[in-house]
Amino acid sequence: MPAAPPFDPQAIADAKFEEREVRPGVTTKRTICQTCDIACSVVAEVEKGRVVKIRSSDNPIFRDNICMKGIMAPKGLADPTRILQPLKRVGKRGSGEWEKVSWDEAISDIGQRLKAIIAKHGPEAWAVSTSQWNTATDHGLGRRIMNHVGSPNWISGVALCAGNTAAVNRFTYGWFPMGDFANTKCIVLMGHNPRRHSWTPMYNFIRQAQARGAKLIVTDPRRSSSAERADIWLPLKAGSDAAMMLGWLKVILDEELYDKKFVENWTIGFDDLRKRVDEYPLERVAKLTGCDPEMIAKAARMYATEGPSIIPWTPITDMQRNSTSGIRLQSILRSVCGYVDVPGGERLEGFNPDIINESTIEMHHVLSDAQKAKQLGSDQHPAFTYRGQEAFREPTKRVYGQEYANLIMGCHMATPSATFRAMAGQGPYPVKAFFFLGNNPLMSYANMPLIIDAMMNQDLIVAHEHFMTPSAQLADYILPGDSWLERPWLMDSFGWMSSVRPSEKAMEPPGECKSTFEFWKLLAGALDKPELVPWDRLEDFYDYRLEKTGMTFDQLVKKTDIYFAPPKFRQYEQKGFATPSGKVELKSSILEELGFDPLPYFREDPPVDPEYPLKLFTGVREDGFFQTGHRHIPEMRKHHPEPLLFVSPGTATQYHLAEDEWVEVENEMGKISIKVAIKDAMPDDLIRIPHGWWKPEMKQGAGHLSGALKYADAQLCRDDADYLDREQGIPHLKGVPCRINKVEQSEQSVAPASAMEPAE
Ligand SMILES: Nc1nc2c(c(=O)[nH]1)N[C@H]1C(S)=C(S)[C@@H](COP(=O)(O)OP(=O)(O)OC[C@H]3O[C@@H](n4cnc5c(=O)[nH]c(N)nc54)[C@H](O)[C@@H]3O)O[C@H]1N2
Ligand SMILES: Nc1nc2c(c(=O)[nH]1)N[C@H]1C(S)=C(S)[C@@H](COP(=O)(O)OP(=O)(O)OC[C@H]3O[C@@H](n4cnc5c(=O)[nH]c(N)nc54)[C@H](O)[C@@H]3O)O[C@H]1N2
Ligand code: SF4
Ligand SMILES: [Mo]
Repeated sequence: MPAAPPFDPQAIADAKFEEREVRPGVTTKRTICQTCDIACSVVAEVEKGRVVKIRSSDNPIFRDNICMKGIMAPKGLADPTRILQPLKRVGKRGSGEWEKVSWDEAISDIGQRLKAIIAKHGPEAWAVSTSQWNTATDHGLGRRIMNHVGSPNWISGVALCAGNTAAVNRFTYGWFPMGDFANTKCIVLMGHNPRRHSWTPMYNFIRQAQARGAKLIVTDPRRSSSAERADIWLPLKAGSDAAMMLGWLKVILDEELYDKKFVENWTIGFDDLRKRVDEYPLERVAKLTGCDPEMIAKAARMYATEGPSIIPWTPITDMQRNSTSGIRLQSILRSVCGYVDVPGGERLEGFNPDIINESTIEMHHVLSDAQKAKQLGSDQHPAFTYRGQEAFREPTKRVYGQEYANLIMGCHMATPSATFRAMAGQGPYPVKAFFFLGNNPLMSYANMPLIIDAMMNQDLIVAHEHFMTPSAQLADYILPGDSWLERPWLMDSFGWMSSVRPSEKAMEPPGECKSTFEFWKLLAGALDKPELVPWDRLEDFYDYRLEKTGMTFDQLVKKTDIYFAPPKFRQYEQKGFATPSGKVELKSSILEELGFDPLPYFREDPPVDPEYPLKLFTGVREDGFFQTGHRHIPEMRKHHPEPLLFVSPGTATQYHLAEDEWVEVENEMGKISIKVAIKDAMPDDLIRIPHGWWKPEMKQGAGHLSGALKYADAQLCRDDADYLDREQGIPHLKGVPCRINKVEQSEQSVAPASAMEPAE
């Protein structure tokens, strides 16, 4: 997920924002694109009150950080299908019958119904799901209201993307680090594949680092574009990342390539780690990963000796059966090699001391221990729930000055699967009200059939959205959200990094679209708690957050594109690490306390079921879309009219598959329709399913859901015990057994797969 530019203080100090000449009648606004979660600083050109163009920033540190999704955003947001007024369901749930209502009417009814549900079932019967910067102006207000009302049941897409990484990184050294791309000498991409139109700034940083001689190591089962540019590419088996890293550690420890001084002075648990790592000799790791042992050793040596190295955050290890071990192993590699909080390594930035951070706004201390204990999923899979993060309160106060650090919103979440089970009536207590904001929950978690049951079993569903998504189709109310072009924003990476960037509002929201800030303000009023959101306007709220800088939001916008605390390295020398021991915990005291293995391990796949001989991975991103969005934009659909199944030539031959043929992919949970594209970059027996397919032009409502029931990958994403990470309870999306079924070729496609396929 999110990133500010690589921290190069000199470049930032030298940076000057210069306006380019624009046509008469055209003004510019300095905005931050929130179409995806990397947040490029871009320029919006405004004519007659409407944004007519998005272009790259003139500030040299942000230049070239733009992709086709950002450029197309004004068009996509001006689409006639955008929801511009609150809609209330009038027929049965999912019937597709709506009436337009006013915000006042909607909020007053929502407030009353929510109060009634809370009175009957308790505050924990209210669950909320959000995601990343679609809800940008929330800034913790949602949690603040939930905490005062008494519900711990907040879930988010960040449970599968960076939020959970942040929570698990804390187990080792108390914070989530950010790589120093500007000075690093070696970058390791564990499956992560930034490219021209996917996480463009990351792509640019990596290219710049390579241009000045930094090494690149890529682990990816598929020959991705990053793999093609790498010094070393390890084509590992899907889902075997934790085993790979255990192999690297084995080499690094055996060959004494680690930073002995740092290990001795600043870590605990080294001897235990050593014993665990000895269980993974290279021959075993080669078997588990399917990679050549000598190449594994070569990569380990490169990481340890060519440094300072970085392992940038990757969603790939967020979505595996061994996710907690995988993320912990990344932290352990960084630590034993001495790359933590050093130039060219990975900085533990801490909060920006001048900004009132979102963790403070959230007010987690007001939620009682009794309500925290009810957080769904925390009994079985506590890692990122209140229970799992409780032990950080004291150390975080010691090092970072406050008890709660909800980094990337991921450190006090309920687990999504447990929440949907409770919503479907299979939990410890009923959950009967479900709100989702800037999130497409049906398609953005695992086990879509369960989520449908869960939604059909609700008394009240509220969506805050732009479009009639499959999830919104099942709501009681759809409230029209504003977009990033239509709101100011103070971007602080959810407190993870210390830099802060302002984004100007470029145009008025159309129709009756409102921000999440306004939504929470109105809801706080309807719940008789107006004092929780006392600011009239978003800008006032930002002025409050910026108070200590001596600047208002407007003054900040005029002064700079980026406000940061000067970088400090090796901050642990003053206050230690924010872990219970104050040291880097190679063996985690908190995981041990919670009853889990305190050392990283690798849990192998269940035995192969001959019914499902192939493995699939899902989660793949397509250049023209962000996640489940943007399929309504013709310019984007032209690039990807249909969901494509990538298979190797060998697998295609074995299963008699032809290019452009429609097939079904099926497993124990469900099946989807998809079109074959044969790729020699794919390994045999592994197939690739793109994430988030539905077609806005298809029939809406229950039983159809605009094609989501036909195409969505979440129908193949399992969440039973074998497919959940033990500590976090997040699903395994990388290497799920499946089979391909031949079907009658009735489906019409707009173009052959070869013509529509983008670069990746
Ligand atoms: N255009 C566009 N860009 C996007 C997004 C988008 O929707 N559209 N989404 C953004 C978001 S939220 C995210 S999280 C990122 C995700 O972006 P990336 O981190 O690049 O993730 P993916 O594209 O899902 O897959 C990256 C690579 O992981 C490989 N892979 C699959 N399984 C495994 C495995 O088990 N181990 C390893 N080591 N590799 C594996 C795949 O072959 C693929 O090449 O993209 C961001 N960028
Ligand atoms: N099965 C499965 N689940 C996954 C993943 C996967 O690969 N497979 N990927 C995971 C990852 S990496 C991520 S980042 C998450 C993403 O999860 P989500 O954030 O839910 O992903 P999107 O599909 O982008 O849904 C966002 C919705 O917000 C709406 N929206 C966009 N901007 C705004 C706005 O400004 N205001 C409002 N109110 N609404 C807005 C869009 O129309 C869209 O419907 O999903 C995670 N879940
Ligand atoms: S990479 Fe593209 S979509 Fe993402 S923030 Fe940048 S311009 Fe926007
Ligand atoms: Mo993501």
